[in-house]
Amino acid sequence: MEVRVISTTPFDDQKPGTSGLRKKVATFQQPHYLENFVQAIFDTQTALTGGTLVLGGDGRFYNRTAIQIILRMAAANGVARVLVGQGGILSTPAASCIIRKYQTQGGIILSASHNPGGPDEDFGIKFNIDAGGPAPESVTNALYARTQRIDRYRIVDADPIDLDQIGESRLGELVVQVIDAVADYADLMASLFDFDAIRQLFNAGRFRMRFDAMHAVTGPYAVEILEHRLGAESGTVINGVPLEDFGGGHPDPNLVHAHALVELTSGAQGLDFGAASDGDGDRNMVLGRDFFVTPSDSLAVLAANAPLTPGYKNGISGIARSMPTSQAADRVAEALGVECFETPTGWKFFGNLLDAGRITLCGEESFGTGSDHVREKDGLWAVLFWLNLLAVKRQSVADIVRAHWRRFGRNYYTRHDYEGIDSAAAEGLVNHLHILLPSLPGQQLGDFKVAFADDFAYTDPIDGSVAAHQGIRIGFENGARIVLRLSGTGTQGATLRLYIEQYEADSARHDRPVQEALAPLILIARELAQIEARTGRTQPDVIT
Ligand code: VG1
Ligand code: CO
Repeated sequence: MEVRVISTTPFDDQKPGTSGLRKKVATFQQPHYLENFVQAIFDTQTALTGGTLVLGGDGRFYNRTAIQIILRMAAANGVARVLVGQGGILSTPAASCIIRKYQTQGGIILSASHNPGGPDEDFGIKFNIDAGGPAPESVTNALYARTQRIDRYRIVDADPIDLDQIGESRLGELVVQVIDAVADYADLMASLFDFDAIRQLFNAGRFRMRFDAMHAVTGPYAVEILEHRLGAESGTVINGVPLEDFGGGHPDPNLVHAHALVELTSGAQGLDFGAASDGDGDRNMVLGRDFFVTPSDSLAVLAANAPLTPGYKNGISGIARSMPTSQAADRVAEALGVECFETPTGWKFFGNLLDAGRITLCGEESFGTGSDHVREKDGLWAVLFWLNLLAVKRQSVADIVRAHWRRFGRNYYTRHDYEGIDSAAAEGLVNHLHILLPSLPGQQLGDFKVAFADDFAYTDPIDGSVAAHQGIRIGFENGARIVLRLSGTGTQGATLRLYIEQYEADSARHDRPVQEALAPLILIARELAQIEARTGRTQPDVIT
């Protein structure tokens, strides 16, 4: 099979963001665009030559096309074997699981996660290293540097591989192995959680739940695990068929985009449990009847109750949370006497801590929770963890969380997103805050006295690498915080994220509406950052 060497020129916008390279589909459809980035992976990740690559995506528009191109390039670049998910499907956590289980040299995941899909929407590509996690910054920097100098890529001519039949075929020397996308992942889940207890919970007949796959990648995983292996009634998984455009929705499991599920859990007839996952299956939203569990609280609750599950019965070694995530988990770590780490936004910063055994659980406020079982956040894992707790504790979701607050106090928490704002205005806002930062400590803002104000920088405790400019933190003497940062996953304009947190020890004050409880801090943040004046926005687009 003849290898063609195609001349190309660099694109200047192939710097990976928080989680891979995300662009409009039309950008990826430009001649050489995808090919340049993929060749940069092969040029820099030399272990792939003669090695095994895992390949799959969230099923969005352009997934199958991209997979065929990558297979032909893998053949031309001397990869020995590619494990590709059936139908081109692999959820992000399943890809991580497969990379680890079969000790491959890495994986390529095609996804723009919770961003909408379709010909006019978003596509994305991400490289995961042999440990199973997102490439660390040293790797993404090398990748980016390569894209800036690339002048040729290698590809073979071949007919498309049948992605729908499990089995092996060849592209020249390359063995393409189409694998069951679900089985390995489902087996891993069965090894971590008490499936018998969860089965009994479902069998008892009183417990009612729905899992909303949002027409994204988790449909087949949730049907296999919840309905087939755990015996939940058929129909428990809703929107379970992955569609190229996710049915036109945002596959983003939050109170806004998973509104239908929120409705199902509302009122006296509401479900006992509602859960949802995102485009690529790494996020989770957990709801009880008339009750939303913030992702920050979820991490803290799972950490506090981990020994109730078989997979974590010996306890946890430590916890990490991303910087904007609430400090609820810190209190649990303190009570357990284990280490707690504050990392920059993005799962890649958890990898070293997990590999070193310093942490067992980790999470982000953005509906991401996970553990050392893989090296990605994991939506269904979090749902199964909650089901395991519900099955063992025989309490409602709300009762479990309220009991947690009584023991540890409540970290009121909210995130406000201002989406698609002018990029220059967003940068101006951040620069303005930078100038303000040194003058803030010691200042009294309303009822709050500033204890510290900085631009968060993180030194990885394992390899000493430094990540600077990871977001503005303003901390107050009572532990409250205001955090601001710009999104690194968007494809249009800028998105400003404002994170607000305030601790409340008094359980008599744990039932206030969140936005009301945080209103004074929200006002302070808006004024400090001059949000309205600089962006023209009086209200955020999404509040979670
Ligand atoms: C967002 C979240 C971040 C998450 C990232 C990838 O990034 O805030 O916590 O790790 O998305 O998640 P940003 O830079 O837009 O704030 V996923 O499910 O989109 O891979
Ligand atoms: Co995702």
